[in-house]
Amino acid sequence: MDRLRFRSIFISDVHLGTRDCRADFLLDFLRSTRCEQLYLVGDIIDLEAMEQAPYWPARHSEVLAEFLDLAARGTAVTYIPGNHDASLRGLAGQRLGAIEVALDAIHTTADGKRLRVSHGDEFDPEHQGKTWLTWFGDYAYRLVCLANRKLNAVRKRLRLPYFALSILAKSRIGKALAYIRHYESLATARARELGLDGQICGHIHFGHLAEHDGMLYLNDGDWVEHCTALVEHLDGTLELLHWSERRAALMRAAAGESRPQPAPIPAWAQILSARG
Ligand SMILES: [Mn+2]
Repeated sequence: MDRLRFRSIFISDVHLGTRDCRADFLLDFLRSTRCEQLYLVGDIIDLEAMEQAPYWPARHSEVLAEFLDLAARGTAVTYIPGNHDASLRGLAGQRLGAIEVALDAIHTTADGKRLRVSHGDEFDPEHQGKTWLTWFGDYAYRLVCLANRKLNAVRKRLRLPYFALSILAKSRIGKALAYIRHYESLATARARELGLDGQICGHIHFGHLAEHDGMLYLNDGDWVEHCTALVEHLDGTLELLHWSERRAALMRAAAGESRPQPAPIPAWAQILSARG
């Protein structure tokens, strides 16, 4: 089957070396796509976790082999270490095979947008990374993630009760959203200082594309839970791809069989709708 073609692909927070890594989904993604430029935006190998509890199944070696192989066969691969693979920052300016290691990068899209690429732990003043989830609660977090990506599709059919918004603002979900919003504003402020059009990062395991005062905020998410990648199409359009959910539809569309169907409305949204 033909591979999906993109101009560039950005992935981060793979956390190889931990049991949470979704290596199967990632291998499938890497073997189903093709791009000119691949950015590994940090926390790819979780060296920090491996100091505590080494875990390295064969699948994780396959992922590394795939990265090296892509680079050897001509894809420009850039590895930008994050906080969990920070010791690799010492290799900045050098190469791992044909993979270039760098502290950050400026990516220019096909339509001329100039975007800084870095892991993003520098925008996390408390260096919490994903640990903010421990006080936020995993269930609520998943709900927000789901809402984040389904809302646009659901919005027209869903009549949320008016008071839901104020409850949300005062809840732990509200605090988490405030945290994410603050993180996003620090990231875009930095891009503005540098005279760029936006920032591409990962780190908080929350894939999201947004615009703050004309600056682009592009978070590529993670391969621990959400299996998301930021992709740049050949014309420079940027999209957050949810591989585990959209794979089948995308591959069918690529084969010319049918157009991708919109994602179904999740059960929780139907419950809310019935209440409203
Ligand atoms: Mn991180």
